[in-house]
Amino acid sequence: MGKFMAGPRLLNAISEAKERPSPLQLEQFHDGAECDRICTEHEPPRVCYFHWIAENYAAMGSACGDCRWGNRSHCFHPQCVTADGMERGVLAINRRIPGPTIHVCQNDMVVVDLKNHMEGLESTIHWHGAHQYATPWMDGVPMITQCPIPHGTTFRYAFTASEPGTQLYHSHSGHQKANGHYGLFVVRSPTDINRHLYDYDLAEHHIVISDWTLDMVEKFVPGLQSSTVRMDSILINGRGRHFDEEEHELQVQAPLTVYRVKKGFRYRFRLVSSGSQFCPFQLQVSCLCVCVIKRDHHWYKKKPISIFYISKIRTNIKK
Ligand SMILES: [Cu+2]
Repeated sequence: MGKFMAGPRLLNAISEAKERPSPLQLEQFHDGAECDRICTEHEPPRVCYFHWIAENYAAMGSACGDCRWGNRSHCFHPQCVTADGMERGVLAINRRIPGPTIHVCQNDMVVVDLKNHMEGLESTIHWHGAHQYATPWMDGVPMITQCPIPHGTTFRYAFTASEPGTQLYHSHSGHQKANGHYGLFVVRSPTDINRHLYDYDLAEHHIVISDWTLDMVEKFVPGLQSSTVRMDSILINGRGRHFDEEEHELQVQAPLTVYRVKKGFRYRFRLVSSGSQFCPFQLQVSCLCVCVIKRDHHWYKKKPISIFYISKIRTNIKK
């Protein structure tokens, strides 16, 4: 706990400045992972602390050992980013793609120290779905709500998770998001009106969809004469497979995301799109009964569905 001592003092200062009724106390301060919990109405809000390092990294890089040669266990090394199984430069947070997942309860305070180790790049993080009424300067839009975070420095995001739902965070600088700088941001509600619809809301049950290229996306911007922007693969939770059109071959070394459920129980899956292009994704679920809860937590579709479309801004349903 000692290393987090700087946080509460700063947060108290923020609280007093905003004339909050109860300044945040040290005992409310938690390592971010401890905030992933069942939310109850009478528990006091926590301060959830995350320490992130954004840096240039590699998919299928040295951390993946012999993953590319078929040694499956190497693909699961802690810092191995497999993406679609093709080696390329990426931008990663804490050497992961997607970046670390945030699970908090409504009214918790999210505190993220973002250290920018991306060579020569500035950065910010935008938090989808967080209205930031009390802290507009935490919205993460460079040159609008904050100065971009220069390379070699750390910026502290600190804001209250006021709005429940399943959201995305991502870099709002350059093309960093499309190169891997994104992640899941879940705010659970202690008074979820859909609570009766599921038995479990587990952190591992999330689906973060993204499109992916074989190279840094900057090479497509501004537009090339000889080709247009094209996405080469689709990833779920940073895992996918690349189909080589010239060789007519599917690269199968990279593992896919596997979900574990028990028969007879109902699970809440958190779904977000981190698509960078305009095309929506079509998602098909076979042999299971799926009902959709809208991202802002309100009931969306009562009848079970099997196909739905998700774009950057909305989900459409097809029976
Ligand atoms: Cu966005």
